[in-house]
Amino acid sequence: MRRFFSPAQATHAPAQELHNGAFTGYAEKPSRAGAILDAIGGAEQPRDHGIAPIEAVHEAGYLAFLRDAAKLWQEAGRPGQAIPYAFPIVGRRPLALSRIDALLGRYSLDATTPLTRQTWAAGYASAQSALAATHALLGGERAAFALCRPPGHHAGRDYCGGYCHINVAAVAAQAARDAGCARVAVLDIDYHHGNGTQDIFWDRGDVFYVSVHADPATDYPFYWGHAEEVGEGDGQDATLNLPLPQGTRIDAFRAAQATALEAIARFGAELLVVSFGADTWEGDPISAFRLTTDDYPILARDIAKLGLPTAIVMEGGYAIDALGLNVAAFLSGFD
Ligand code: Q9C
Ligand code: ZN
Repeated sequence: MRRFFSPAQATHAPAQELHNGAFTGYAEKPSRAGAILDAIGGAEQPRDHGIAPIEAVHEAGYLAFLRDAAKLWQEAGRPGQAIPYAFPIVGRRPLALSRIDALLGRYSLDATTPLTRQTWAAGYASAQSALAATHALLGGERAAFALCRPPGHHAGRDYCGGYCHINVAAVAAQAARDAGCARVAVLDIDYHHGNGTQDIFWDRGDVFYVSVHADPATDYPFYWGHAEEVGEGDGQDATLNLPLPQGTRIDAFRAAQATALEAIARFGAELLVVSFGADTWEGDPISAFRLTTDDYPILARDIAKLGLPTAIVMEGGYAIDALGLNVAAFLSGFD
């Protein structure tokens, strides 16, 4: 399987994140990428498909903010990484904002996604890896892997969060649409619900979003991913949420994924994007499912049986010592 990664993706390296009321080391470390590369035998550097496919799913003002935030932070006399602390909760009227703290709150879902001088370049490169995987499929490959780090599925059209800035799965899915695939599906099997992807395609009937994830009653992102969220307007029933309790093991996870795969087949998708997180693994430091390394090829083979061209984009997975093996195990199921 072709695999894509750009070295620029490793440059985004926040020092700390806010976790349970205190600062701890940032879980979404650059070394995640190295661990995966070692286990999968390296990757090709993606070709540059430019900014247009990113602008197709993100608001221009948000992209400008991502580009400028760390500089504005520095110009305000602040050391280190930029972090928001005040948020214009739902319902605030649009304002012309200039102060960096106002911008950070406006364009962030949470306070656990610090921005650095390298964030934009790393996020842009991560999206290029996702685009390269999509174009490999359009060129005839059955499956391709984008080692997308930073990840993407918590980022919406105009917000970052959950370690995500550019929604790489959405960029990949939209690129497939723009290349002529009439119907595209995104299967999200990261531990966390992909609120950003859901939001981006919420009112669209051409991209089906289905997620198997930890119940938002107990887990981040809390405000999205409940079973009753099904999309709106043209997107009515083009969103499917399958929340599962903490402690979930392979049998229940596989059954939920089977429900997701049946829905994708019924939808009539021509191409599939898989948001893959290895944070469903039993030893993940921030998650609470109980999948084992040997479970990943089983899940992958079930997905491969759909027979759709499949772009696998990396999302979460924070147990760095096991991460490479878990990703390699998942990818082996597509051989
Ligand atoms: N440290 C992905 O897996 N916060 N993102 C966790 C605070 C957010 C995970 C608790 C977790 C986001 C792509
Ligand atoms: Zn996750």
